[in-house]
Amino acid sequence: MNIILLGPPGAGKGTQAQKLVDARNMIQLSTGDMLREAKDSGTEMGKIVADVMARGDLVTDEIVIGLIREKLQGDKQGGFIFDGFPRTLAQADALADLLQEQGESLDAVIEMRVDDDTLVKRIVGRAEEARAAGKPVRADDNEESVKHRLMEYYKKTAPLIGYYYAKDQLQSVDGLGAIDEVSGAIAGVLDK
Ligand code: B4P
Repeated sequence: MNIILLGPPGAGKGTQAQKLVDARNMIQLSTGDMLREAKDSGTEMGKIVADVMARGDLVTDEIVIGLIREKLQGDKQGGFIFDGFPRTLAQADALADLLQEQGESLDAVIEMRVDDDTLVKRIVGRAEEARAAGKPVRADDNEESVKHRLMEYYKKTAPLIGYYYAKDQLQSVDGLGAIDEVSGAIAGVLDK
């Protein structure tokens, strides 16, 4: 089973992807994690994307599609969870082509719905928790970047909701409950 977790920054895509990895032996493909890894290891690509990510802008389609293309060649286990990818219509078209090349299909797109105030609170809260614990704080986890990330989401990513609805692949869940409640709602969709 291959699925997309779609939603604004802080909707809980990464949190729920990790739950699915544990419960269903699926493989999480988080473009955010891949880009942070490239940034932390100081690769050429990492240097290019660092400022883009800190501002809350989207990294180019070419870079993220390249990252996903590479990962799709590997072991498939219980299927892929696309976490934070696609984020543009060009990425969605590229994903359809890449899956077809691999003889794979897309089984569901799960849209996680959360209001803007909660998103900002969650992300600023994550930064505060990290700071209090003496852990590194993500460069884009501050109010200014989050608001910019939200604008980018509504402009470039939200059109994917209509795109997948038109293909009859969209399922929406309420992302506002406690983490386990949201996991239950996602399991309900996947088990249908
Ligand atoms: P991502 O890493 O994808 O980050 P995100 O959208 O902020 O996170 P997510 O929705 O996964 O939230 P999380 O579970 O962590 O992207 C970061 C950046 O990378 C982008 O801005 C962009 O620059 C770049 N990028 C990534 N993919 C790209 C692409 N395809 N194209 C171009 N650029 C790309 O949850 C957030 C917080 O909420 C956590 O603290 C969590 O504990 C908490 N939380 C989660 N669920 C909760 C719940 N139910 N209740 C209470 N708190 C909850």
